[in-house]
Amino acid sequence: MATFNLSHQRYIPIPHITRSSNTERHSCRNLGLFFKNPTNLHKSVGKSKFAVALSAMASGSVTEVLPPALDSSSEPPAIFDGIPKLYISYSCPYAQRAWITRNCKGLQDKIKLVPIDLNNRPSWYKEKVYHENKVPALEHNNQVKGESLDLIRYIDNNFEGPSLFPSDPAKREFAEELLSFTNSFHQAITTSLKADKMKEAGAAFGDIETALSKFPDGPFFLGQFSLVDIAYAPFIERFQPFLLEVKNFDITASRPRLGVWIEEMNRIEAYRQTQRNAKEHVENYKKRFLV
Ligand SMILES: N[C@@H](CCC(=O)N[C@@H](CS)C(=O)NCC(=O)O)C(=O)O
Repeated sequence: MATFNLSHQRYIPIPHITRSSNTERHSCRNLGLFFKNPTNLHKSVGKSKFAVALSAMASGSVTEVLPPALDSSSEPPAIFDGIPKLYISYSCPYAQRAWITRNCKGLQDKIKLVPIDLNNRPSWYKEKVYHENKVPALEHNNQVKGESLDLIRYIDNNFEGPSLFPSDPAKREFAEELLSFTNSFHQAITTSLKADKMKEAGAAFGDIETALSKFPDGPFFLGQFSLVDIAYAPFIERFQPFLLEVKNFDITASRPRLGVWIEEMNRIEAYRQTQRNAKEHVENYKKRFLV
């Protein structure tokens, strides 16, 4: 399994941040601005100042009425009509990455969400939209693209809204390393689950904890919120309740940075709108991994 290059790791204690409340939720747009301003950097490592700053950043964000999933009985949407469309499944973690990115860029009115019922998939999806027959897929400029890690970069680079990728070369390099590690991370957890070797899952979460210590100018992987957080969030959202219930394995035990990261992620409204409830994740993963 890949390990991170920790040669220039710095250690700064993570501030304690109180649990999310309605007034402490924040939007990705505001997070980006906060962390881009160097005068705010010291605030990100100061205990109460950080929590105060988060409260101050809370702002109204778009709350979307989610459309019903289309199934084999549904008519297709108007394909290639010039309106960008993001095809997702509400339960798919890969699709969730693209969905979070769209929300974080404030593109709810620019990219139409088209949820698909994967268990009763409309035949037009494979025939007319995405031949791979998977989600996510993005229809934009008369083309359809897939692969979640490619899509989150594509959405970030080709649509308006705050940049979700850092400009600092050291951060960019680490971002690439972390994005390449997502598959190995997922595989390490699922393999150890099947073999009932939780020590190995623990090592993979240990890598995440170590990664979160690299840039101490904020609680996210690169300090400030970025595509890297978006790439990991859907999987950690699922593994956390599943491992706790089924293996009595608390992924945040002895991993304070991961605990803070989860709290901070859960305060981001654009991400919250894409979350499914923990019970549903646990049931889905039980069917997948405990058969
Ligand atoms: N590597 C793809 C994986 C996408 C994927 O496996 N999506 C699943 C749903 S979570 C899917 O569409 N499965 C349908 C199928 O395989 O037929 C990505 O990152 O986008």
